[in-house]
Amino acid sequence: DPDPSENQLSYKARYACQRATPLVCTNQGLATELDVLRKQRELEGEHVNALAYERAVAVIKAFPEPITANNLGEMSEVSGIGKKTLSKIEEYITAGTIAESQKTLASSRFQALSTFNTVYGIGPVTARQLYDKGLRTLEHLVTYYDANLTTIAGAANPDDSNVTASMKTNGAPDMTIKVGLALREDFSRTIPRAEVEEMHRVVMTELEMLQPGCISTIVGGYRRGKPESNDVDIIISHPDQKEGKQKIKGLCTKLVRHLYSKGLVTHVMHLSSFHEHNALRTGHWDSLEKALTVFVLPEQKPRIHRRLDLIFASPEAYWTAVTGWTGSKMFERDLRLWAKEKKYVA
Ligand code: DCP
Ligand code: MG
Repeated sequence: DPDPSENQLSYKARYACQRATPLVCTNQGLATELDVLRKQRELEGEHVNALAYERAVAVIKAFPEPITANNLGEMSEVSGIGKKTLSKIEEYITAGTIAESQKTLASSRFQALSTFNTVYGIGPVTARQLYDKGLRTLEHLVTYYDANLTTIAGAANPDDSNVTASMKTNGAPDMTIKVGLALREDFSRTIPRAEVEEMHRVVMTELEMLQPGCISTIVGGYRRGKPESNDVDIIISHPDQKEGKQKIKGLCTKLVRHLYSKGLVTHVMHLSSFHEHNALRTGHWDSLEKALTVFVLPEQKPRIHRRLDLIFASPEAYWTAVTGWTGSKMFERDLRLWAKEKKYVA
């Protein structure tokens, strides 16, 4: 029989999927300071160290009261907090700051790499390569990539061969970075919930004309309750248990072409079609048809380019897709580990 206490959320639980994760955390100062170290390790490609700090931050975010010298012992019992991290936390309790975090924030290399990493399409590996070429600022990158509204006009369209091939390349192709740079100011503006809902409504109205009766859920940070999102992620399926799979097949490409022709989608960074997906199941990419696009609302003034991801799932995969795309990243990672431990998956 399942132990009912297992279903209780506890901040002491090992996996993020067993813990409550409040939007506002009591130990934000400490979490922010440790997150600098997480980010630094991530930008330098030190994945194991980055993950250790990411776990620590996740545990701290779930901890229900201010961390002090008195309850630090309780913290150390919590899985995910190692000796090294614990000494950083001690430092924060006594000094109100972590020396290494402050040093990192002041470092020009960290500043350049994290600035580059804010651009859509530029991950840590590309950021380091650009730094090695002597580039230091966003202005340098704009010149290097010749990225502006004119040079991206008409580019990254649904028929662009780079777009459909982007899944095969390891990392984003230059056109994605070019779009990310040219539209960086729009992309840095967060999307309020009401606008997320309006974008969703517009997309589903257009889809209804192509394939009536589809169902959808807005996932990502929006579904976790974030008041502002960086992009909009929508999972789409068809409830017809018999014909649903067939009705969804190829619909992603069809919808994106349609939205593009209406000027609602302005750029397509990635578009995976049905037949290519199984063979390319690698890394964090799942096997679903999806499109990573740039979207603008029809009547908006001034128009702001928004990132929109559309993911298509067959009826039987719909709710797993919704769960898998709701996040957070740590929740998804721990959900997999938890399911493995439970032997729910191989
Ligand atoms: N996701 C994941 N692993 C990753 C990246 C994403 O499991 N490495 C999943 C969980 C995320 C979802 O995909 O919630 C959407 O990713 P986003 O990058 O859109 O992140 P969020 O929607 O969580 O936040 P926001 O879009 O506001 O930045
Ligand atoms: Mg999102």
